[in-house]
Amino acid sequence: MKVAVIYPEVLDMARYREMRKEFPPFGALYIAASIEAAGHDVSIIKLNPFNLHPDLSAFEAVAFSISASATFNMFLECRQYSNFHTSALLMAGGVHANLFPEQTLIDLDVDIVGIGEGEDTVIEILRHSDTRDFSKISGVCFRKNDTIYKTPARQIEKNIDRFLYPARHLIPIDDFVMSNRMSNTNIKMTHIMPGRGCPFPCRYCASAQTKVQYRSGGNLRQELLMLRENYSIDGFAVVGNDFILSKSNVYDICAEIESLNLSWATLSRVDRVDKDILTKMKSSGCFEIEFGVESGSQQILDAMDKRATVDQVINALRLTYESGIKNKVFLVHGYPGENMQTVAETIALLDKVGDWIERVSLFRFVPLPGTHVYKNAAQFGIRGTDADKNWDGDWGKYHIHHNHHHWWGSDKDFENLNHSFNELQAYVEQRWPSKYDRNILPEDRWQNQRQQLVKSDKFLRGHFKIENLIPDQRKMIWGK
Ligand code: B12
Ligand code: SF4
Repeated sequence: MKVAVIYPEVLDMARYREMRKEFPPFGALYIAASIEAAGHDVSIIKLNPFNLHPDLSAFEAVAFSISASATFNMFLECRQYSNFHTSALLMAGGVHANLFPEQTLIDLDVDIVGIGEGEDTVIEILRHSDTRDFSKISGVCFRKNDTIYKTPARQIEKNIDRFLYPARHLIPIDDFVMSNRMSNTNIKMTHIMPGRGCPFPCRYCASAQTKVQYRSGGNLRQELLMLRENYSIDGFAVVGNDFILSKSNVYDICAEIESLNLSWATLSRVDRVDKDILTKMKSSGCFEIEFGVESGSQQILDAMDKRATVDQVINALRLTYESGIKNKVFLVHGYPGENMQTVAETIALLDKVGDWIERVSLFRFVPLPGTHVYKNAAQFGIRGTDADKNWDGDWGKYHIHHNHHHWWGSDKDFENLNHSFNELQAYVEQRWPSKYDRNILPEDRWQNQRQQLVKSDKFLRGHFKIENLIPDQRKMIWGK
């Protein structure tokens, strides 16, 4: 079959004017690899403001890979205005579809939504494209007459070494081999995903408490060897959640890749590093760690359920610096409860540890769909979620770049938040100046793109019947 996998391209908002690319869409690339290996003819198509209505009429199946809620509007526009083959099988999956499967099915008017890990699901869906009887596939949601059926959840794969490498060869090289990405160097590099999931419960994070899956060092080494041979990379950056979850996995990876002489950067929590692991990481080529520090206020860290202390932040940054690895720090401003005092504590922390830090990325808090705060919005006094009575249906606002939305608190709280953000930003900018001018960023059409949703009367929000398709029901409905 001719299959199109559609993903939303998003540019690096910090370097928007240079049209600097973000890294590749791993969800789309992983399922594309699987589809290709099953013998189908796959094309990967990106949506961006210059290509929102691609002509899809040549494809017998289309897979929408909705990597974040913020990009859902782009898919809506594509779905409404692109040409599709009259009998094309339309599928959706990805982060947003995993969170809102039924709603995605309806809003995007697709035949089926895959929930969770997609490598095997997508193949099974394609196998049933003739009959359109998806009742025996686990981890899907589909519509039959006026009812939406959800099959039992798919067990996630225990051995992800079995998955094929992402189908990078189906996208232009410039979309995944870059030389302007790694901490102010021009190292020719690409991105790689050593594991999935995170057991921690941070309340602002949509990956919290997801099942952890590791790849072995040997499997990672093979992928890196292939990337070095085919694309002459000299380095790589880790994509995903926290790299150091299982220390034995990290030791295994370091031992396997040491002889490759690649420079690499990764992410970590502050409570996961110690002198030994840092020494091992350094000797296997690690030159930068990006730490999720978030705040210098213990009160805010606790409110976030970050399960980390300010002392651990100081310790991690010091040890990393002493081991010869650069530190990059991520900060989040404006989590519910943030005030002038907590921001002053963040600035005081930066004062203390600033000499050890190479780069800082500062974001404003956004209640991302799928997070604890989003699901419990009322408890946090958060407005603007789809639980609101008069919700505007705009998923495009859940993006983290230059987001000035008033999410919680009174007007006075918001005024103080804006004031303290400006102070923190001024501190960060003065100490770690960025190379672009914030004032000349164009409007972010990537995220603001929004079209009025055309919903059929029958399937208005909340007015459809949902059944969980357990085996007995299956029998009742289809007599099988
Ligand atoms: C890498 C990453 C990025 C990268 C690359 C994004 C990309 N294009 O993939 C960059 C830096 C560009 C990025 C940007 C953004 N990101 Co981001 N990102 C991630 C991160 C860390 C990993 C994503 C990933 O590769 N996962 C691994 C793949 C294998 O999983 P997957 O995408 O879910 O795909 C699997 C299944 O969903 C399924 N599947 C996928 N598509 C399909 C299709 C079909 C038909 C089927 C059946 C199955 C299927 O199969 C896949 C393989 O198993 C996640 C956190 C996380 N761990 O998931 C955040 C995350 C997805 N990002 C998030 C956000 C908010 C954003 C931004 C909106 C930030 C912003 N700019 O404001 C943008 C949006 C960009 C975009 N195009 O989606 C949030 C999303 C929350 C939400 N509800 O929206 C997350 C969850 C972060 C978090 N912890 O909260 N991101
Ligand atoms: S912020 Fe990091 S540690 Fe916390 S839940 Fe998300 S991925 Fe895990």
